Amino acid sequence: MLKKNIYLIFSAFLVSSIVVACTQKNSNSTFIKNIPIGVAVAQTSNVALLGQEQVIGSKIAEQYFNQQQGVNGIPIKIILQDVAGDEQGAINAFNTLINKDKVVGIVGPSLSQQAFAADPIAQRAKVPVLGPSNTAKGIPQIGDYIARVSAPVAEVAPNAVKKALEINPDLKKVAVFFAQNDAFSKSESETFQETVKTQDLELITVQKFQTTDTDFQTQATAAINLKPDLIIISGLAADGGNLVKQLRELGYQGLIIGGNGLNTSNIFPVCQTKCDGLLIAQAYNPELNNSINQAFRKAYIAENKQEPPQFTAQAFTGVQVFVEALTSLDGETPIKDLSLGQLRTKLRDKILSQSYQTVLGEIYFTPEGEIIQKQFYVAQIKMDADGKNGQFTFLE
Ligand code: 1QQ
Repeated sequence: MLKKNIYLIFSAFLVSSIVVACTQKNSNSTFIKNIPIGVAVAQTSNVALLGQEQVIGSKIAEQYFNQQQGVNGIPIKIILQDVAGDEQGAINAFNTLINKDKVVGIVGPSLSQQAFAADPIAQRAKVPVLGPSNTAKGIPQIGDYIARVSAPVAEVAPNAVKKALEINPDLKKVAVFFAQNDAFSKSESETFQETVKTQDLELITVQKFQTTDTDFQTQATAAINLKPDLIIISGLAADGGNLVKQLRELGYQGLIIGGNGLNTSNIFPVCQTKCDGLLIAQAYNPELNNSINQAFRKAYIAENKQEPPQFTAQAFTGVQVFVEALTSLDGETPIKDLSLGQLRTKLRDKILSQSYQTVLGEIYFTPEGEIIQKQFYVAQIKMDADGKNGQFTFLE
């Protein structure tokens, strides 16, 4: 009797183990239909001024790479989750993508401020993340599943100061403004302040504000009274655009550099004619002459009737890196034979092990997940006389 019971328990255990093993083995059979890639960017809040451009980039990428065979014949599927404007929004989006949507990896979030809060969640769940616009110091160091396709402020921002010096070699006195409640703005401002010193310029004042501010009269007046030849702003689009406008309205006529947070034509309705002349360093140039950029640019212009912006190009690149890493991984180990956990880890390894011909030029990653990109640019905003439309003119 006892023997029989033991036998029954053992058989039941054996059968259930086989069932578990089979479901695990087949756990990726859904990937035969499509491969879900998460895109966690801002679709609402003020940060959507930047995030909207990222949504467009990820959609163009989905269409483009699926026309190119997807991942060895399996289409990718972009799953969008809104991170909105704060840390909690990013945390929620990451949790949903990881646990409910079961994505293989995430392109996101929009802000460094959000990345410092949400990336640790992906790190703990062992889900690879590619930051499409996380440029503050310290992002790849969050963990070994975190990399970025957005070059850091230390690489990009100094180019704008050098360009300002070419335009006005006599400039000497520099006023710096930054949003103190935003990790990226703080980090970028530190880079700008160091560059001012290394270029032998005089840092005459550092003014602080909040990304939620709309009135900059006090700080703008304090800076203008010190007669700067150059003003450098690190903030986000709405606050940054308003600050530019108010500086001009108060009579400031010298050069202004805007940081990466102002890097969108969505500031045009904010500062209108007063956006004219603003200098902004760029990690993307629509004129780049390689085949993927030609295809990307054509697809973007067909829909949007203007040149593609940097944030769109970087989001496109994030999706591309996932697609190409998945394709080479699948060539070695068919991804349908991997559990989701195995796939996420092997994908992370693959991402870091190869280089990519992208719309940003050739890129690859350090073992820590930092992007290596060769070329950066500086653009200047030219507004039409009525202040309704404008464009980013790339400077030689
Ligand atoms: C960051 C940025 C922002 C300006 C991206 C939208 O570069 O938060 O790191």
